[in-house]
Amino acid sequence: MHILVTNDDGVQAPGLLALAQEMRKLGEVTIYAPDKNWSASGHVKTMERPFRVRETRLADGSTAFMSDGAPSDCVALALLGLVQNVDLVISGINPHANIGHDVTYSGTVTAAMEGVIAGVYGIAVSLDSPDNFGELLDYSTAAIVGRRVAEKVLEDGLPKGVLLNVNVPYLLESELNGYMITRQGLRVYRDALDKRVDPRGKPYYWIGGETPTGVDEPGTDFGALRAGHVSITPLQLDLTAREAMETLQRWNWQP
Ligand SMILES: [Mn+2]
Repeated sequence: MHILVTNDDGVQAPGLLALAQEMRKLGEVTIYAPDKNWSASGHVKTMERPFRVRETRLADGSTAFMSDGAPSDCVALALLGLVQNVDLVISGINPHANIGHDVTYSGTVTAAMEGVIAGVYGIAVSLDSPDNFGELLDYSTAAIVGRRVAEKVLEDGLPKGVLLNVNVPYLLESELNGYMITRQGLRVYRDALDKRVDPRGKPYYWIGGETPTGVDEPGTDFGALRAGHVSITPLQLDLTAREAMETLQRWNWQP
């Protein structure tokens, strides 16, 4: 098996190394990720400029490739032929959960989406870590979970067009409450406009505010994490609101 490991935090992020090391137990691994942090960059296709691809070395001495594109650009380039015979794209480990509406912002998730667009299995792995842990985060449980999920996907396959969004509670592996198949829950964003003034008296703006929370509903990604479960949400790129179609069809569309 040939596994492409990527992320949205930049190739040198510790979560990527932890994931790559576990993936090597399943097969050949190629690491190709952005050269900087693209968190919350969404699903990107860069059309206005070319990319350079450079080789780098990770903390364990292994070789990795990086370029100045978004996570989804890296996956696209890889699957267009830069990397041969990829079976699975796995993205992460992101240091924060990607649940609810996060999936459309997430570079971690959209990298896995790009795999699905190219007809390759896609998995995104994120860790629901406490705030302000920074470089001290322990990725070992999430890396083992990532390997377990990848193993299952490579064995059993995934339905066409489906990727897996995996979120792991910040617990020891022995403390996990098992794996739960979930649906997307509801994030509660607490963003606030933060207006400041530059040294020349001109205003500038941050999207500031508090860390988002979520609605703790059973069966959802957020609910599963709260209960100590690994959350596995199957996602698809078809965002059609099917119930709304019927409502809209009942409107009078005559001019
Ligand atoms: Mn990130």
